[in-house]
Amino acid sequence: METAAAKGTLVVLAADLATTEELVRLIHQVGPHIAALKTHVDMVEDFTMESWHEVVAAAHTHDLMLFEDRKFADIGKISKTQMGGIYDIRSWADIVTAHRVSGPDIVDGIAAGWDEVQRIGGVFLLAQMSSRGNLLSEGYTDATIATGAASPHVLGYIGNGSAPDEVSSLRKKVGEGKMIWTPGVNLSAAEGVLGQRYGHPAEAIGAGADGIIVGSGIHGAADPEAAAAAYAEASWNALLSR
Ligand code: S5P
Repeated sequence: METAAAKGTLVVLAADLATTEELVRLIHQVGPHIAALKTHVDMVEDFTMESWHEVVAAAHTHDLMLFEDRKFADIGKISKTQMGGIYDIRSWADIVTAHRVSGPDIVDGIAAGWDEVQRIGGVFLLAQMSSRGNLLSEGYTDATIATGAASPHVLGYIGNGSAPDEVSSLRKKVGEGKMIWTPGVNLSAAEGVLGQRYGHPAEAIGAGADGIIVGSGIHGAADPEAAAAAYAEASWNALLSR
């Protein structure tokens, strides 16, 4: 939020690109207009730890936290080891996502992963999803929030940005103590590919989101910098009017 307030943006960039070179270029293009950098490290085709450090350094240049959208879902002890491995997520990510499906101990497993390298990070639990037909029912959302409320490692929840009523219902349940970041937002597209759904970013913020996760609306735009600035403005104005 310090970064967000300094830059006047609630945009979390979903940097879904295939090479580290493209990632570094995009980060420098849009860095002034975004508040955090979300990655899917396992979609990067030319991954080496060395080249990944360039991505991390580029993010730090723009005062961005590294948010690896790993969507951990296994039992606690396996999630802990998956924080290491070839990508060594624990060594560079400040935030990760996790599903609640395997039980509440996944959160402690992830925290133990950071602990092994003397780092501390935060977990976003998926309380809702933006994709059509997902299985995250109301009861599942409630159990997810109960887990998050009981854990100092959980800093927030992923909500469904494509449906403002779902975001406001989530906000009511969560209260003000944790963050809600919402993917499934786009300024122009009504529908995404392969089951993705979109809503307007200002409506997601108006309904209670603290951050909007934007991917193709920015990296797929003809002018990513102008697009990032437009999302930043829409998100910040929506926050001010909320
Ligand atoms: O429910 C979800 C949760 C997430 S984290 N729906 C999502 O789309 N996401 C992520 O947000 C997804 O993994 C992708 O990186 C981003 C949305 O990308 P866009 O191109 O549709 O904006």
